[in-house]
Amino acid sequence: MKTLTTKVAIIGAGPSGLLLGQLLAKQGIDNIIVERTSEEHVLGRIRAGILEQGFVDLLRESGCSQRLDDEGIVHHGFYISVEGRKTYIDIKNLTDGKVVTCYGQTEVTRDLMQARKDSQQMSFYSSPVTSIDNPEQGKATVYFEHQGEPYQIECDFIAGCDGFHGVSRPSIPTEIRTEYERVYPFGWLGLLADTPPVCDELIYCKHSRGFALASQRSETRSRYYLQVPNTEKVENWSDEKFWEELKRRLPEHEAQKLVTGPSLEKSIAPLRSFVCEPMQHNQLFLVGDSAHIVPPTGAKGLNLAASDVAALYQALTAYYSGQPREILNQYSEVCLRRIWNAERFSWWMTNMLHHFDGDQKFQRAFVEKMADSELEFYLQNEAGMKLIAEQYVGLPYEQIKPVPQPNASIDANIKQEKIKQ
Ligand code: RFL
Ligand code: PHB
Repeated sequence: MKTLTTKVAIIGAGPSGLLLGQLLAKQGIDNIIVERTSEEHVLGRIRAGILEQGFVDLLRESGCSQRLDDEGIVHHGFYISVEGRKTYIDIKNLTDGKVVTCYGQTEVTRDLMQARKDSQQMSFYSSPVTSIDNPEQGKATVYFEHQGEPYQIECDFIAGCDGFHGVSRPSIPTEIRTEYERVYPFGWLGLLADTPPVCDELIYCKHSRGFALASQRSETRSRYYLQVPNTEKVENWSDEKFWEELKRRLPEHEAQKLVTGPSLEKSIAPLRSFVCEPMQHNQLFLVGDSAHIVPPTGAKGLNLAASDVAALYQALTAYYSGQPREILNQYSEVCLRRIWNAERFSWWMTNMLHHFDGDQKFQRAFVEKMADSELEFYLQNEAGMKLIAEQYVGLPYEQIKPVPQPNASIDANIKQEKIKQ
């Protein structure tokens, strides 16, 4: 068995792992990334497209934002269409100037991978982590295979950035972790095409045939989604069938000017809400999708991963700058406050905008009417639209607080006494 040593072992080279690795490296904190699949496979996954300002700022801090700054498209708002009637949610005006940026997860990942190659830090691809040893105190160990050979990494901490199906979360004993889950009865069929987007901003479409989303990756590349039952198979959807169905669900003006073309990618993503509490145990910290999943309706998945990264980066940087170990104890609570808020917003958007088919037709019809009425209520007054806009741009990141040092508190007491005198 080959043995390596580092400060932080990072499992997974998705956006969470790569961003954390890059930020830590910039602070001189050595880390090793171990990824189960190949670089090509990671880059072949088409996922999120909308970045909150917090994510953009973090990417700038990591030194990997050049292409994002050049090519990212700033969006000042988005549309919600209800049976073809569009309402514009002017997020910039409703939130005192906040905006979101359209730049694909694939491109973020590509930029971070390039920066990793240019750094001195080690990465292993096509190298599945098989298990971890996470003692109450002392060094942790990560075990993985690389080119048929067993390896171990001895480290101070493990960042579990290995997504929903990784090994990190299940390694936390079941008596310590609680999982909250809601699986929706539908998924999103996504299609990527080199055609000009039908609109310069996003359109979320509520429709009696099911939800649809018109998104984009650039001025020449579109990304569209259709709500489909979660039993649906992608093989049943020719490109022609997809475009036909999309036209039915888009507002008429956009349907008429929709440019179709061959798909570059087509896949179905199931919709799920999921949270694991707590997000840390001994030397292990869960980051991103390994700890939580949101349905993509609020564009929050990738953005939540970034706020976890920000919290862990801050805590680890403070620890390696001399703060006591307890500084890391805040991680889970700080992350979970933001996560639950985004979970609620994504769940709410999903309930408002999708068509629910079910066995209990009678009650379903009532629930659908309630959702219609609630959405109309929000869209017909500025306070309602402001609430949607504020959540869409994302809450500010919570700061990790320094741990009061014994000397610092004595000094503070003396100061207090002096003020009293
Ligand atoms: P990722 O991107 O899943 O990366 C985890 C990485 O860990 C690796 N891994 C392992 N490596 C070593 N050893 C093991 N034993 C390992 N087990 C797993 C995996 O191979 C993988 O490379 O998680 P991360 O970094 O936390 O990033 C989170 C985001 O990817 C995610 O939140 C979003 O993409 C969610 N999401 C979407 N979010 C949006 O905001 N908008 C979207 O449109 C959107 N579409 C999606 C999505 C997630 C999807 N998944 C996970 C099914 C569409 C899909 C299909
Ligand atoms: C995307 O462009 O992939 C996208 C955008 C907004 C969402 C979900 C997905 O809410």
